[in-house]
Amino acid sequence: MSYRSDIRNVAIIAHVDHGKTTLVDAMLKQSKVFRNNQMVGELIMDQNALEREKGITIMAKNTAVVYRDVKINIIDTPGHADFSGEVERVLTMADGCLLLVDSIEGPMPQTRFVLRLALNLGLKPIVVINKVDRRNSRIAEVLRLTEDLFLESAISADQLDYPVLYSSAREGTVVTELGMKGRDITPLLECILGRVTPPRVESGPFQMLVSSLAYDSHKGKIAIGRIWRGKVAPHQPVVSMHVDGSVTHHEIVEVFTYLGLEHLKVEEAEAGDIVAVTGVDKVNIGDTISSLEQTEALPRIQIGEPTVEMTFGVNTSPLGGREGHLSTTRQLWARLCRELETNLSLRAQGTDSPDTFLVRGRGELHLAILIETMRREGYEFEVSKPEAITKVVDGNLVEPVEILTIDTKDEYIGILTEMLSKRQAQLMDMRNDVHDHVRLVFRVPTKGLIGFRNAFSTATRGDSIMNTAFLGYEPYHGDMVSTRNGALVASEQGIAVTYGLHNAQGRGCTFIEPGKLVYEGMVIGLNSRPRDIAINVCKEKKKTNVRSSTSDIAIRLTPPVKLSLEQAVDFINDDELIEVTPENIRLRKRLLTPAQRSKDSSSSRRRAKQ
Ligand SMILES: Nc1nc2c(ncn2[C@@H]2O[C@H](COP(=O)(O)OP(=O)(O)OP(=O)(O)O)[C@@H](O)[C@H]2O)c(=O)[nH]1
Ligand SMILES: [Mg+2]
Repeated sequence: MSYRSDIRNVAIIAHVDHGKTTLVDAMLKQSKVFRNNQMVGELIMDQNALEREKGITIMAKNTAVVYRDVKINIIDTPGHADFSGEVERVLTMADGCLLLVDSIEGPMPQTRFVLRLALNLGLKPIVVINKVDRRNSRIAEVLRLTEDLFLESAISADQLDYPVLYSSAREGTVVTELGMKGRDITPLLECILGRVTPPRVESGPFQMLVSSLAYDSHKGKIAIGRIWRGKVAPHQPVVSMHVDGSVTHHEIVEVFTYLGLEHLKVEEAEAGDIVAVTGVDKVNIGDTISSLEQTEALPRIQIGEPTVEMTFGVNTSPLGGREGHLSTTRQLWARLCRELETNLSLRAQGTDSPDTFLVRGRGELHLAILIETMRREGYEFEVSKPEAITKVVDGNLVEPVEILTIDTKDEYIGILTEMLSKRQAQLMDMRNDVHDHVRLVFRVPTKGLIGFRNAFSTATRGDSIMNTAFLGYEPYHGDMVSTRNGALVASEQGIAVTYGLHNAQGRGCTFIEPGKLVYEGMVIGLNSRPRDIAINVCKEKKKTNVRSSTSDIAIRLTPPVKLSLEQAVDFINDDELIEVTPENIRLRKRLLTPAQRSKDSSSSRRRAKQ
């Protein structure tokens, strides 16, 4: 056994928005890995279109820089709790981690979650207090809280001996002592070289663990992962070992390593490095690729289970099949299967209905991102309300529970606690700071969080921040009643007109503008009362022969509330569906006519009585 002093493998972990991707920018920019004419900008690694739009990292990614002849392989990870599966997937490639903590927010639930994952794998931690340029930073307290977190999570004493650096990722500076003037990020690179253990390598036949997959239309499947033993080169025969114990034979075509944003084609790569290889077309994440002489599989990557589920089905609305070019059961299932290969914390299976699949993920956002991606690819389908996944353990029903952290103002405490107590939340902690800011920490079943984000931003006028992290499974807390008002439901098929919508606005708020196609059973707004009501939004004003001075005044409509996909997912009830097409997001009742709905509700009342 030996060490490779010319490589370090580090993962960057933190709570959402604490500045991981910005710190990677700083490392890439300082290392001058770009061609002179390359336009780079900000959040360079967040290249996927949805990542750019939302300003968050969704998928973990690899890059590398060279410092003092040492190649530092960097793994950027997402901080949002819904993408925790991504963090679990890639941490096995690293020997050390940079734990970023925001100098104002301090450690958050997801900081604890990812630090635990990293420490359990035995990674060497380096703490980076980021955003020290911000006014109001409270570094001493953040350091103390971070120390508490380590005391709670470390599995060995040496993990408590971590270095602390202070950074402004945005300005591209890192210092080792507070108050020092930062020039660049050299102290961070020095610290990585000095403190992260160089990769341990075994000599012997080739063996690598596949942590990521990519596709290329010419090269086919690309397997990405760390080499644990031996060397790999083009034309080398290998085997791929699968989850069911089966083995397939292949020949490596090309080998790449990382540098900046480029993949460098190399003639050979050795243990300790992170590589991408082509030619192994039968491979999944977690599989081991090895040479033929010695074929034992490395331990598979452990991924936490999904917590929410919803159905994806063929669009059965009266407007179905008109807007997406991919809309059949077969196309939908093939796409979901493709997603399962790379999206490790996702599950999909058939249901009683041949046109509907059950899809499970780590949270509403996890599923919403998949829906949005598919819709942009031209898919059309319908989805149901997400539900928390319950299971039976030792004969008892259990459900997922999360930690919810809210940063808000004093004036909203009352309304938030009231809303959350209806959602079975328990207040765990409440801390005020000198201003009227307050941090509330709740323990809440996942089912209570579904649909909460919308209500939360309305109640706090978009002025507060909420974050969640998965805690574990607990005995079922009991059923929850929906707290949403009724829907305004279109009663006729046709084109919505101003007059009809004006009538609807007398009852509540509307979601569509005049000129939109509607059908019977489509949800066009939110009632201001609890029950659903049917409204004919296609109804024109009756023409009369008598001209009155007021009747010709143009009707002014309040602009419709446009629900984004995530808001729609949050909004719908069990008896409703979302119709997703490349052009539209429509809401509908599952059962389109009032007769079907009343028959269904009386039979479900009968079922409940029995
Ligand atoms: N003031 C200040 N802002 C920063 C600093 N570092 C990052 N930011 C800002 O913080 C926001 C989030 O930064 P990201 O780098 O996307 O955070 P992230 O940790 O990668 O977020 P996720 O990948 O979504 O978990 C961006 O608006 C950055 O410009 C810093 O040092 N100082
Ligand atoms: Mg990021």
